Amino acid sequence: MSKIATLCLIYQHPKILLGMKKRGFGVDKWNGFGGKVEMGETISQAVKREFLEEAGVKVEQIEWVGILNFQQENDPEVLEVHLFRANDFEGEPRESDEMRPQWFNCDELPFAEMWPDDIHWMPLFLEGKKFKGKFLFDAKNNILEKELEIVEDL
Ligand code: 8WT
Repeated sequence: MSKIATLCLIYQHPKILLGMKKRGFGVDKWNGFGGKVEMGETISQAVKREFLEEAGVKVEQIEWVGILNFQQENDPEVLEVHLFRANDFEGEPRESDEMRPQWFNCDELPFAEMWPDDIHWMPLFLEGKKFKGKFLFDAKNNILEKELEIVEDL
């Protein structure tokens, strides 16, 4: 079983836009913007819709960065996250019910309040690399297994 989700970060060196998740899955963590891909929707349509819903900004040009597979110990469900980068956007980031956006310097990211895998792939993201990864978490979201490799394309 797998669920498909998107994750997109706006990166305007040296600033990166993250959002504090206010409710639901991943609550109280800083993350990029994204969510489940809905029926009848392409992955890139989902990226744009989620950005508008969660941060009130329009992204047009998005660059594919990688795929991250997340699995929880003793749970067959795999979350397949398609990761993207955007340089430009229209509008001003604003807080929504779900997310409180904030700019961070890429050298001062709040890894202690992010998913524990982020510290592993964020350096690749910031270097403009593309990658594939797989992470297995225990019930406390500690990483039990990690695979991460740079790829040229899908
Ligand atoms: C992340 C684990 C995640 N991002 N970095 C994640 N680690 C759907 S957004 C998201 N699970 N889920």
